[in-house]
Amino acid sequence: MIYRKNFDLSIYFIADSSVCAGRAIEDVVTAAVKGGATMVQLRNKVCTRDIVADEARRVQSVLADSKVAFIINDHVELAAEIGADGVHIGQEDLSVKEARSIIGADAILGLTAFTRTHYDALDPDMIDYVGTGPFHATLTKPDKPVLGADGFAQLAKSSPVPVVGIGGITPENAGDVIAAGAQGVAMMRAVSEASDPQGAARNFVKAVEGAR
Ligand code: TZP
Ligand code: MG
Repeated sequence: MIYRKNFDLSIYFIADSSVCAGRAIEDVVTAAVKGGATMVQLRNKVCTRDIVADEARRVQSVLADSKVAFIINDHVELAAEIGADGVHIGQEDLSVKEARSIIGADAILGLTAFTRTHYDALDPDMIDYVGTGPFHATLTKPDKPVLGADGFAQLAKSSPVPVVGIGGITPENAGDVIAAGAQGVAMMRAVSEASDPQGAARNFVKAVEGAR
């Protein structure tokens, strides 16, 4: 169990089986972690709870005995049931208070925040990190307004909790995200669709370390 306040946002891989190029999600996660991913989130917006639970167990099992925190998106009850390290929720999900009460005091709680209003409402006693983006335009969230480096920095610099940047992030632009105030970079396709997810994660590590 990775306890609250003891996690590393540096290279935050968000694994979604719909964008793993047909490969088993746990295999892609294994490769990403070998390459240096420091945190893994399971995201599945379409499947039934049973299928998500099965994916969650498979991913949790390849992360067992590692120092990589395992976070589940949206499925707060499932995260509590299987003893994931934490959950990530959005502005449209259940409240932060409800999520915290379900997962308990020691689990990691992440929140998506991408406006000044979201940031003004952040309670650092409840929330452990925020995910902010899209930093760049991305096919994964085509309809969301892009923040860019300036918009991102405006939010991140005033944050009471660590911020991870997300959206169109690649090894080539990851350094800009760190320079704009992020503690780490979150990515989906740049790792999950790569022909070599391990190498892609390794390139993210180099970019983030180079920017610090
Ligand atoms: N939230 C903001 S952008 C995004 C999410 C979940 C998608 C990021 O995906 P990618 O493939 O790394 O651009
Ligand atoms: Mg959500």
